[in-house]
Amino acid sequence: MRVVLISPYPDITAFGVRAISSFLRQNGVATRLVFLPDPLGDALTDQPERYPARILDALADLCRDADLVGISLMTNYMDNAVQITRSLRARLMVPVLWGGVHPTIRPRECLDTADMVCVGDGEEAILDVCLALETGGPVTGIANIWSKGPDGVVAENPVRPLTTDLDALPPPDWSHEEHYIWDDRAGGIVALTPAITERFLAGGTVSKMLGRVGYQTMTGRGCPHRCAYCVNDAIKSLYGAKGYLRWRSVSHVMDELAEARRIMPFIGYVWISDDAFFARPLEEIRDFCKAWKERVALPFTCLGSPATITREKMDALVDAGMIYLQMGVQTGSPRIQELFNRKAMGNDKMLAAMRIINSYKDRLLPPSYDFILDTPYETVKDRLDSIRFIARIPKPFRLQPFSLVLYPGTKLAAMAVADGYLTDERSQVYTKSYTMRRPDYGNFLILLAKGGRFPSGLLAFCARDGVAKVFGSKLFRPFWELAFAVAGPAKRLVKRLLGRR
Ligand code: B12
Ligand code: SF4
Repeated sequence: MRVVLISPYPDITAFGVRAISSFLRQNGVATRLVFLPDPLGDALTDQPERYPARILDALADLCRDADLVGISLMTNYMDNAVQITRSLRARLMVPVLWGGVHPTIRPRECLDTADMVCVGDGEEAILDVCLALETGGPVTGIANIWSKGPDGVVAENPVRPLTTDLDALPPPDWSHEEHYIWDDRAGGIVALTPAITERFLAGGTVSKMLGRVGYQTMTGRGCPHRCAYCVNDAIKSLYGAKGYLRWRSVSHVMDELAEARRIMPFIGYVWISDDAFFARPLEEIRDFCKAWKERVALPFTCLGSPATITREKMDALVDAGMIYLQMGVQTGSPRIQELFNRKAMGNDKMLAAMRIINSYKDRLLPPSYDFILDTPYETVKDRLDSIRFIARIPKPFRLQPFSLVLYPGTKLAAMAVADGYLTDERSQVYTKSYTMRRPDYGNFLILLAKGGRFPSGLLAFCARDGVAKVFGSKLFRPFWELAFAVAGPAKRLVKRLLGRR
């Protein structure tokens, strides 16, 4: 059996296909990974045809000896998966299985194109598909796998229980054996070498910011929270919240890093991308830090939620080499916090976490606080509440403002459909980038505050009711539209003039 696994993401970390590849290899199935980084990067536009014909031809050549092709996709990569699948179907006779977040949430829609989809975690499910294909058995009764027969009837199957022991799963496949990538510099799809990996990883936002090449890992799966705009909530509903949050043991993570550094000695820092790394219990964090200092001793970054950041955890992590962290704030409006199901992470809690973080400012890079903009339920007051909250954040900091994308399966998306705010999923979700912020006064203030250098007093003044009424009025709208239109190109021009990419 040979399975070709394809990732369309701009970031070649792609844990999904790497996790599956390792698991299949461990179980005697040969795999080939093909990375087709989306040429649009994170700046999406409505452009269904992403890959040129010569790349699709080369991809078909790599799939010619495959018994199964697997494609991983998030919602914004649906067009990529459709284009790849259709082109393979036109060139070869190979079954195509889709997996990842989007097929998990929208299996029926995905079956309009794919032969099979995997709902939820995929390791054991895809192995069962391989066994069925190998023995000529049916794929219609495999847990987690949905398929569509020639008569158009969909065979739905429930999910199997989650793997609770993550140590039973091998670490993601970074072996570079039978790995390929579309690298335009090399003129097409080429064998992926550590040198190419280095170049791709070095291009990541945080890598560029830190001036070091980052390697991402996940020390667990799941999140303790259930934010209304987040896909985690939908996945928890699929499996039941109990047992959803799972951790790998400290030694399992350290072994992965030792092997990754052997293959990729250029790794300059580790980016722990667990949804909520700080949710690990204090004792585990202390064990983790001890092992980190002994076995890894590289700088690292991670994500924390305001509900889980404590001084004790910060002490241990900073001492072990944490240099930067990211925390979700999302809004400073108590009303929107309630809508987001984040009441437990209200302004006082967030400020308390920010003060703790700030007390390490001499040893940390400015932390990043994520904000969600353009929530349709926000009133002017809600938005001004957020800006006033930003004016209270202890400096230094950075903001990461994301325009809300109402991903399918989330509570907020369902509400927005019912309330008439979400009417065209293609433009509002599938092809929407978080960078498409509404060009108005409120968002302009947030962009001004983004670097953490804008004077807080002046920001609070700009967010006063009277001031916002004038500058946020219809009269000024064309001005903000113009400001947003020129801001991006102007920033890029300045960077180019300064010789930075
Ligand atoms: C790590 C991560 C990233 C990383 C790495 C992404 C990458 N390209 O690898 C970074 C930070 C770069 C990133 C970026 C983005 N991300 Co992100 N990211 C995650 C995160 C935290 C973990 C995903 C992960 O790798 N998990 C570990 C693996 C093992 O699990 P998995 O992917 O679910 O895979 C399992 C199954 O889904 C299945 N499976 C997966 N692929 C396949 C393929 C086949 C063939 C089969 C059979 C099964 C299968 O089996 C796997 C193993 O069990 C999730 C949140 C979450 N907790 O899931 C968000 C998440 C996936 N990201 C999301 C989004 C929106 C993005 C962005 C598009 C935009 C943004 N706002 O950041 C960008 C664009 C991607 C890019 N630039 O490449 C959303 C997706 C929502 C949606 N409906 O699509 C999520 C769910 C966040 C959220 N809470 O809403 N992301
Ligand atoms: S804390 Fe982050 S990952 Fe967890 S549910 Fe909320 S948004 Fe999702």
